[in-house]
Amino acid sequence: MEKGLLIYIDGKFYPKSEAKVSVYDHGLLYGDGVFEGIRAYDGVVFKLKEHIDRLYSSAHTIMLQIPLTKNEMIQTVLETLKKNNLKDAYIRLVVTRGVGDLGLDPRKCSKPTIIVIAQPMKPLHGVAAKEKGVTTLISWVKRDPVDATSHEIKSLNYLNSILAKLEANVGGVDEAICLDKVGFVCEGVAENIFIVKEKKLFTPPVSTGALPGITRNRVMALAEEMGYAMAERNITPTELFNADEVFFTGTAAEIVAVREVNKRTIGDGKPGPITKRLMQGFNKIVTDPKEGIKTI
Ligand code: PXG
Repeated sequence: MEKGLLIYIDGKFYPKSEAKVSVYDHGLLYGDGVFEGIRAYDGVVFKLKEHIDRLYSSAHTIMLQIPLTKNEMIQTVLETLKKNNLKDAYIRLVVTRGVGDLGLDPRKCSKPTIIVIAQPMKPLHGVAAKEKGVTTLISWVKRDPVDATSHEIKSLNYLNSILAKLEANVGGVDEAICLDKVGFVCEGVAENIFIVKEKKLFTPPVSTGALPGITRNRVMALAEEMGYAMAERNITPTELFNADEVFFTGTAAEIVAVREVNKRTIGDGKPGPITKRLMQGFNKIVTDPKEGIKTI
């Protein structure tokens, strides 16, 4: 299915087998760069403007000057979809510090590397998980705090999440949940987290070091549009175990119910009614041209 994919690198398109960057690129050597994971649904790139804004905010924090305007970056994403004839796709946008030498000083890198990959993609946890929910455990590795390599920056440093994911893998569950340094619930490895208690929804604040997720933002608004009370506040592990419903949100995962945390069954162990309503509502939203930018 992916045969013939064309990958954008620095102004040119390359076949997948020839899409390569230098071993001196600081994105590889130091994880020095930023990225976005975006989805297109039936020819609408969901919240593309918001993803581009977040990319430039991440770049601003790490003092990386992206050599394209936001509008040029939007056009580059649309062009990549067009070149690959994709209406439903996962889009990975990567901007690295660029090629430097074997010292970490970013001043050695004169030109950022820009990469856009677009390819078909299924929901992260698979289609069955949408019906059944996923199992999780709370990982020993704490989310990097806001005064360190916080996940508020969507950087190429994902070891914090990868350590947690390894824990889920060896623990035989689908996904890991990270706590913040204090012990409050933060997020999944590439998903934000919500709980439902007595028909009210709660999600941890970004001050826990969670990514300000674009799906999270839209789901918070959707919950309010549906008439539910919605608040950002700290959540303890005990509150998580005893929630009526728990679910993840993310570009890759979309909305998926959490049915187990550290062997504690959540609710009745199936996606709950509010999670299901939000999933249905979200499915309608994603193809609405008002919620994104139409492909060319
Ligand atoms: N937290 C973290 C740490 C993430 O990386 C989310 C939350 C959800 O945010 P959005 O904006 O997507 O609702 C993410 C998203 C991948 C991949 O392949 C990762 C993400 C998104 C898409 C793909 O690793 N992370």
